[in-house]
Amino acid sequence: MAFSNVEVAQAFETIATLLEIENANQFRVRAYRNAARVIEGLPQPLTDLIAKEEDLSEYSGIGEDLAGKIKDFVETGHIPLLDELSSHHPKGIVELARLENLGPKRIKVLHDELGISSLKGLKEACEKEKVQEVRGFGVKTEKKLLEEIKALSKSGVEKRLLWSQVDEIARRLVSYLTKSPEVSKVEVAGSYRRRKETVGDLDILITCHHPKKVIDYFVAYEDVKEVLSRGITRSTIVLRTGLHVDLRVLKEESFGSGLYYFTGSKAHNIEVRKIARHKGLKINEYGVFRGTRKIAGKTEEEVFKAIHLDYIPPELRENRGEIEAAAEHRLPDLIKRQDLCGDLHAHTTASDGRNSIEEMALAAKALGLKYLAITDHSQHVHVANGLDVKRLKKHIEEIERVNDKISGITLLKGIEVDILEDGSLDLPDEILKKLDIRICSIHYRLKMDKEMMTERILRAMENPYFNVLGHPTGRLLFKREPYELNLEKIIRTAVERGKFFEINSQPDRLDLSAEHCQMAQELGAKFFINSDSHSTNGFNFLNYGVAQARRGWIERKNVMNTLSWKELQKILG
Ligand code: DGT
Ligand code: CA
Ligand code: CA
Ligand code: ZN
Repeated sequence: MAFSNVEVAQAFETIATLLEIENANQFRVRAYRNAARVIEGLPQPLTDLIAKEEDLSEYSGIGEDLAGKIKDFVETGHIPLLDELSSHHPKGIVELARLENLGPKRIKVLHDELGISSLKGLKEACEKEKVQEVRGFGVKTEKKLLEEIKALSKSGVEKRLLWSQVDEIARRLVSYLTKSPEVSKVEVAGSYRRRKETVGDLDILITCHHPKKVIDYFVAYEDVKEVLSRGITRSTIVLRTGLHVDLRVLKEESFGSGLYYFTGSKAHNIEVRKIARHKGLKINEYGVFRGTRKIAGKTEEEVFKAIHLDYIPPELRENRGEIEAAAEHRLPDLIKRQDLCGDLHAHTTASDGRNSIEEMALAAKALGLKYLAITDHSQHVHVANGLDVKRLKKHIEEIERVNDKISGITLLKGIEVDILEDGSLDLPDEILKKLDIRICSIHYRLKMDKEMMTERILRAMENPYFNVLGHPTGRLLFKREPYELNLEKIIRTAVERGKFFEINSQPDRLDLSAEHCQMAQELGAKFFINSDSHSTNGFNFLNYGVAQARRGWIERKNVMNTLSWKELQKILG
């Protein structure tokens, strides 16, 4: 049995919450919470890292002790500490910690005073106006809590996961299904196939010889927590992570139309059905029909042909203009991973990265990149050990030294320089001009009002050394909304002044969003798809950035790191 990164992160988060409720030492609590963050951000399954005998304690925030616990959990699903903590507390208590207005101390108070141990229980207590009577709560807090609970259940109590987190789970399940001799085809459809940055549930489609046997095999999967339904050709399970999986058995002759239907999105399907109807055709998961005669269904390609559309890549199927474009043969020439020649955003041990310049260079080279910009943080980011002028000077020399030493990849001298509150850059021009590339990013004072934030970035773009706006809207999926910004104005200005936008590949950033990418490209913007790597494993994230760009209709010709460094140099001036 092996456990996925999400599960390990969840376990550590649970330990932190329960320790906090028990009033444990703050440092200890923080250590577990940090570890959960680090695990969430890992670019590879822990099972792989452990198999490669990587030293987990080298990740910042994970010491020897935690590394051992991680390994235990991945292999057995247990950590004695977690088992012990869980035995003292009712199960629902951890879900209460999802409320922003409720810290562990107050969870404990509510539990002790009112016996509340679940979201449901808290909701009822709020509705009965019992919470306001507890010391330290009051009417206002009660109202806030109730609103928050309602908002949570509206967005579905079932949590969505990041695409990157689901990927590990999906691959493992697909490989399990493929092992059954009864199963012929397996595809994961739905939002996963469309590469949406977050996934609600998995929709798996198969063809097979013996549906009943296969459904039995499916529900016997080792990660199953609960079987919600098992029919003759359909079954839904809940995995230990809480992720739901729908399995559908399709007939060979309608696999293409089924795949098309269940890939969605729903909005895309509805629009396509309309178009088909205008042509006197009917389309559903069983096929394309003229009257009662089935004219297509075996493959997706055949389905598209039958309804007179060019093949639409799954990433585009969101009803954002792709259907008209397919009808008029003007779908975009989407960027592909193998089109990327370089990466312009990577950190090393000089700031908050885990690996040396040389290690990063060799890892990038191994993935076929021809150039790599080393862009550590600037001085303002103290927590990430940002570089001041003096340290940056030495760093530049070090980059040059390594560049001379290695072959097969060109190292560029760069920085991820902070955009300060007033729109100035965090380092003087004299040193910025010594660099090949500057990624300019915001890392603090994120809550400025819209006008001021827009002005801050526009000012920064006045600096001639400003090249690329890093993670342009600052969003963190599930954690932080984008800054308030007049993005359109920023895009127009950037286009005028020859500044570029980053599409940041970190799986919890994927910033710009698909919609923003599409808008920016229409306004004439140019992009860099960057990994923002903090370790040698981080370059794998480029796949996510490319998928995100594809969802945003981004064409190869508008992605600047498809160019050679020589060509790029001319453009950067
Ligand atoms: P998710 O799971 O929330 O991340 O998003 P999806 O897109 O995977 O949605 P899901 O799992 O509810 O359904 C999978 C696909 O099935 C969806 O993308 C399109 C298709 N589908 C589901 N319900 C409907 C429907 O009511 N009408 C149509 N036309 N298609 C539907
Ligand atoms: Ca789904
Ligand atoms: Ca589904
Ligand atoms: Zn950054």
